[in-house]
Amino acid sequence: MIGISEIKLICPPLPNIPWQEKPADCIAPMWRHKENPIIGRNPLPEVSRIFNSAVLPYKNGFVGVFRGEQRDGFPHIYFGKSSDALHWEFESEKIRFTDENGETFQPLYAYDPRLVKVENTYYAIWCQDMYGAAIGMAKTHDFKTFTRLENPFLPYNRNAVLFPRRINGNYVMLSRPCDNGHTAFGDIFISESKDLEFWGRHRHVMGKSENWWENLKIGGGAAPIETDRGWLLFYHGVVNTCNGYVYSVGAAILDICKPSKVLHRCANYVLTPEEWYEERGFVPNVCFPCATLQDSESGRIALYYGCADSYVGIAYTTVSEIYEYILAHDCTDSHDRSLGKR
Ligand code: BMA
Repeated sequence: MIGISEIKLICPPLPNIPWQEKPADCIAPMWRHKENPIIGRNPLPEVSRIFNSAVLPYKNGFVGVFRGEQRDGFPHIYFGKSSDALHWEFESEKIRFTDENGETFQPLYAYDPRLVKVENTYYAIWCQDMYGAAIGMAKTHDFKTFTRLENPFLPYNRNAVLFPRRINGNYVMLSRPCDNGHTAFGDIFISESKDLEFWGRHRHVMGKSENWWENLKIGGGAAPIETDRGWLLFYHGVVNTCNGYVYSVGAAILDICKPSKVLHRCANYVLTPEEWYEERGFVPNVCFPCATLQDSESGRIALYYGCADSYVGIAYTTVSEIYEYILAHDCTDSHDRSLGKR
């Protein structure tokens, strides 16, 4: 397709991004790391499973915030570091959060963390209890001290994802209002803030679609990736089957200045449970995207996703390949293309 090969990632170079070439027989827009899952069962004495986790480059290596399911069943967030983003070393104790006065301020539980760098600060965003499922947030500069910020949204809400830069001067966050259980509905909304404390200008971004893989609900996944054609968003879409929910990965492009407008949205999933570690586990049939690494020089993207609520996997693509696939299967409708204000 004309011009697609020129699409650019707007991000720093990352020459040490994990990478494997696309297998010759692969017809899909994304392909799995051959040694998946990269994190197996019982990764720590007190943790039985790590999944739905987020990573970022840091200094010469990588850091991450990981959803660790303790042996009492409660999820908490664990810090990890790695030199290659494939082999991870975890702190044995969950992250201990403090408030802005340095006092302990620990959530009862915390799950599905995302990790985003905006300017010179790193933000972890997760789901936690605030009289029900709600969004928690903390900032850090050194990954030693994590300072809790005000809870951005009222309950019930999950899948909050911060954009990696301000847009029109404001911080911008996606989220997915929900109920307090295994929510059977859900659209992606967007909100803005001048100071990360007071949030407003709420807009609808996109909802479930008529395509069966995402006809129950959707939710934000990895932090949006800036390109010269818009924000590339990997999100999750869910279908209800007679054997329960199936989570796949979807992809869309949002307007760069007005990201409540969807420019293109892919009718097909770009990754769906097919491998044993995605189909079999604590919750079968789950591919749950939470982070990406990307390299501006090569256009390479490595997507980190939770597998069956039990493992972490990586899938690869390039910005041109995924953009071309989205355009070739574009199903954006007038609701998606609107500003999302009623
Ligand atoms: C969602 C979230 C995710 C989980 C998924 C599948 O509601 O709770 O953490 O991966 O369900 O169980």
